[in-house]
Amino acid sequence: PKPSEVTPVIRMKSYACQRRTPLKHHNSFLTEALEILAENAEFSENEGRSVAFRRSASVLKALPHAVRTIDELKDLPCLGEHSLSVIKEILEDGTSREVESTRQSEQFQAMKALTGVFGVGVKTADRWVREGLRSPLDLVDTGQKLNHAQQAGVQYYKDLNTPVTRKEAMVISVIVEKAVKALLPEAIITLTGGFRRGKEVGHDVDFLITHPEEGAEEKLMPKIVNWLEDQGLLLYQKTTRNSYLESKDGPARPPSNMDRFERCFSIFKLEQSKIDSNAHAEASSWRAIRVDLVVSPYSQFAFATLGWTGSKLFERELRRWAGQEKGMSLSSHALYDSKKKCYLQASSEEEIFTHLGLEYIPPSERNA
Ligand code: DGT
Ligand code: MG
Repeated sequence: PKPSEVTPVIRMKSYACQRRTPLKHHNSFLTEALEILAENAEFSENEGRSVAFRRSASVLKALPHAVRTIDELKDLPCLGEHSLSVIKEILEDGTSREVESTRQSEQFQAMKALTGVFGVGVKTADRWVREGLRSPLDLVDTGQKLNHAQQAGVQYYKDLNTPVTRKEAMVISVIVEKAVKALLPEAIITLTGGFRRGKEVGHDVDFLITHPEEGAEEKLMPKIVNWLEDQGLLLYQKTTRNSYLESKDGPARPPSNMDRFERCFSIFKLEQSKIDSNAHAEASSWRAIRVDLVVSPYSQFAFATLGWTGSKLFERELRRWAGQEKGMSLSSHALYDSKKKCYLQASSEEEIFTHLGLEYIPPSERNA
């Protein structure tokens, strides 16, 4: 064959946290299909199956070119038989029957619509679907008993399912900065989640807040929430203590300062005039946007930054790498070395990668 026809040999590491995964890649056509199957597996609470499809999709996202033939994939990691057969069918026929029938199934569409309601998880959605409910409107029509989060979820359904733009995220950033600085001028506010990875749209806006003086961040969350509420900026909020033991094989007792970690799930009321200066004053002039606020003590800030930047698969792979390859336990609070029986400190994400024996991957390349 001519040199241009030789299939390039691509070496790919098997954990997503060992690879660079840019936001824009060459195989969306395939990854979107695999992610439909992953989502469907999540709807039936088959986690193993869902992760397998997500890992396959992630490998394709890291490829430097578009896949043309199935042979190009033979030396790549994480591609199971099922994923390979779906990919093969799409490469040959343009579509996969399994993916299309999933996409079109009433079950999948109903689960998608119901889990799309803020405050509704897979278990609740599944129960509703078995009772014959199909959409948020059905919840209202049949008078389902909803908690406060779900009531807000139904009320703002359309807004909350309209992607948040980067422009909107920046306007929210300015508001959050103003609130936090008014209360604690030296506090540090970081935009995390998908926007930190360079995404142009997201389902919410995620912030991490800390203060260089350990302990100064305590009790900050309720003050932020009160400030925002006084300004009429919140449509909904619920503050929770974060569950600090995320990893099963972690040490039994985390350091005592771990219970200061707090999270606020909120819905902001964003004035349209703040986004678009041409907006008509009298037109429906605001929209609802999901915002997550997390407060972390300074000593955990690097772990929290890494843990809240995502992607979800990247996070999952980091924890799996830590556990399986390093005998360590990683969370958004700390890194524990099970062999040395001690916590490893870090003041930057780079240091955490070093502790883990991994090459540093910047946020924009964590889109696994
Ligand atoms: P999206 O859908 O555009 O908002 O995408 P992301 O990547 O911003 O996803 P999101 O907002 O659900 O979560 C942001 C990151 O935070 C995610 O990649 C992993 C992490 N994360 C989400 N939920 C939790 C949680 O309950 N605990 C911890 N420790 N991390 C979480
Ligand atoms: Mg997000």
